[in-house]
Amino acid sequence: MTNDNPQIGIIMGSDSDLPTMQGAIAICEEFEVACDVAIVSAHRTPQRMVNYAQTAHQRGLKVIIAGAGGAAHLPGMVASLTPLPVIGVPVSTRHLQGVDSLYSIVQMPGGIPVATVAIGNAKNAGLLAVQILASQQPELLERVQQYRQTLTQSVMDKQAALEK
Ligand code: RP5
Repeated sequence: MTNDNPQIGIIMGSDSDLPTMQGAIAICEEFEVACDVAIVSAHRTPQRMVNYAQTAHQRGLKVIIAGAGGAAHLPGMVASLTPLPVIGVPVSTRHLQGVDSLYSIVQMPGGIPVATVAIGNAKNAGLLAVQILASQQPELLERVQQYRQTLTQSVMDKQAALEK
């Protein structure tokens, strides 16, 4: 899945991660930010991972979102190979409910950061990526502000419904 001139790269270790990563794809669609979606496995396709990460900035990507489960090395390895910011999404696993994924992604050594969201929360990864882009794109920044206003309004609407 590829849009023209993608700014956000969304990668995952397996197609089994796709249902989780749809949350990030949906945010890119909502904010009309072009993204590039690919399966890139740190363990099954290591050379593809190296090629993807080392050329990402040359291909115009500005942020990478990487989701993986279990021995979730993909986000950290990609972060070690690219100068771009990397956001890690721990994917929930059958046996350890994603705690293994979270620990694998969040415990990066000093010098190679991965901005890690909560287990399964690809939506927040998408939003964080959009906000990183928005810091340099006033029109996108305005859409982020509108999104926040919508969130606030939805809470106020629920409060109003409670008070009826
Ligand atoms: C990881 O192993 C993937 O990110 C996935 O979450 C997990 C299981 O992969 P499959 O066996 O479902 O392909 O590399």
